[in-house]
Amino acid sequence: MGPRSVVPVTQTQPADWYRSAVTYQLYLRSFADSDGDGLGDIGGIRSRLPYLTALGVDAVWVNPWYPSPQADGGYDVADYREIHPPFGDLAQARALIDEAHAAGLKVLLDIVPNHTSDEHPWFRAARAAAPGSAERARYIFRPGTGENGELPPNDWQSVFGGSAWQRIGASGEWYLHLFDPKQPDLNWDNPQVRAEFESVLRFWFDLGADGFRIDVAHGLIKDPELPSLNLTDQQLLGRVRTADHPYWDRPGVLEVWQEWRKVGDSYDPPKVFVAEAWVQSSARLAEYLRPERLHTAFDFELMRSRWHAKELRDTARASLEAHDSVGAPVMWTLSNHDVTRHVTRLGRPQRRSADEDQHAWPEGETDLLLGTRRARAAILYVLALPGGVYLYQGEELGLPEVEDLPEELLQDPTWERSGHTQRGRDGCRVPIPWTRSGPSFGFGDAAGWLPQPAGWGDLSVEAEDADHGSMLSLYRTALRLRRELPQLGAGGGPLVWTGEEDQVLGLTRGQGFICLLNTGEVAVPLPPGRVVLSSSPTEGALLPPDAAAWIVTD
Ligand code: TEU
Repeated sequence: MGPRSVVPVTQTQPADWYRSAVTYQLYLRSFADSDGDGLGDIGGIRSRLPYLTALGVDAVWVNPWYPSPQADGGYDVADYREIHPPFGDLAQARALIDEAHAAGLKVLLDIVPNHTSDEHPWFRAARAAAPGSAERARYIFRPGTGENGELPPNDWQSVFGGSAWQRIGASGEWYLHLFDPKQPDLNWDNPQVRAEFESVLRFWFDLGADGFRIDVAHGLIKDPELPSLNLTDQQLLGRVRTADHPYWDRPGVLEVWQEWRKVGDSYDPPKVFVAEAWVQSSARLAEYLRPERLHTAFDFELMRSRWHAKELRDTARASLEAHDSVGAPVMWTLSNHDVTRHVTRLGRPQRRSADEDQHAWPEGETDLLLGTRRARAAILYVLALPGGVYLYQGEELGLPEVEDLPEELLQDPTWERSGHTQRGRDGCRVPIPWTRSGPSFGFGDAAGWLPQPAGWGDLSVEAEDADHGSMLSLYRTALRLRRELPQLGAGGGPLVWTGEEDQVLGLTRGQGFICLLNTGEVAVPLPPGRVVLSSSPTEGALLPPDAAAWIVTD
């Protein structure tokens, strides 16, 4: 595509709300604690709905809230049709959904189909049953190798470190867990597994949920031969993927999504899906988004880009083209609960992270002022793009990664499984500061499940609320303008890139709207027009380094 290429945008219809929605990710245990047990809960979300509507988002996505031993922050589900008691109960869940709807917010839940908890009744039964039984056939059990079966069936590695196999007792079979041993992988060749998840979808849809985020949507299907990867240590470190990978992004998973789409489409209005699929390219991702498959998927390409205008433009352009080829909108995202917060990432020396390892973010000295300036510019860029945007709670406050949590408090299984070499993801999961002071800065009446840094009162909602120059004020204004400006609202106008420079990118949306982003070291001229919003103060007719501006030229 040439420099002035046009990406058509489908007009937003009510049933198409998801195509341009801004969705706020609620990491439940860290959002707001209504009962003083140190854990966020449904009551906390309910009490903060006015905050979310004032922020100006269209939808929320709630991380898993099901009964769980919490071996992986709730991604180890023991019962798919209940609420984890410390979070609340089904009556509260229903009340939250109803209240959110009354406030004009859609509600997406999080479904975890690749694995259950080892405390799920199915796995308890499988553990107790004999090899070859129907109970074990719902999971992936195999005899070991070696003289007495003392070695795992193959060389697959857990995403959290170590072998992906765990033995039952000293002489039993082994079971597969691509994540923690407390997250045994389900066997998606088993019809009972497929039927169960369709029933779970209906359970929550009938309760009022508007859709689901699908956890590890590139997983589920394994090569039945379970071939070893035979990767070198170096490849294992970089998590290099082979073209025909035995467990990631296998074409068979697309059939599952086609069935789920039918379930979603059986409702009026239809229920929607967003896939968490870490695949090799946006072209691969597009396969998940064909019209008969899933509606949307997170775009992780832009999140992995360096702070460099050309890379940010080329990456977004590639994502838009790939999605457009199947008629799907892009879902932009800068952060989530699995990655280093972007204020911190953008404050580090920039390099592109290895394609296959999204946890290997830029390393080195962090300049938080620089990262914050860039984060302000980054959100204006993504909010100016066609498609939807996912915000991760706390990014609207400019929260950085907390990098000095005491080791004894770390909870991410990565810490133990990596032999204490990787600290894991707890640093982006620290409870939200709501007030300038108090035991957990207003998160609850007691200390939160992870301690907040001493200075976080200054990053609290209370502190930022009153400050016109705060990150929160920038997000509120940007979200309001994104609704109000005809070039951006309700799907907005077609996108045109206006240059090919290395350190500056420009784009227009329809008639009379320009977004300019400067990642270079010198200020650049602003186009003629009215600056309706800028991430840093503009100096005369110049846009300073590490800044973005929205310009209206009517
Ligand atoms: O994350 C999936 C996850 O960790 C992948 O990004 C993984 O690194 C990739 O598949 C490797 O290619 C989801 C959740 O977001 C995360 O919090 C959970 O820990 C995980 O699934 C397990 O449920």
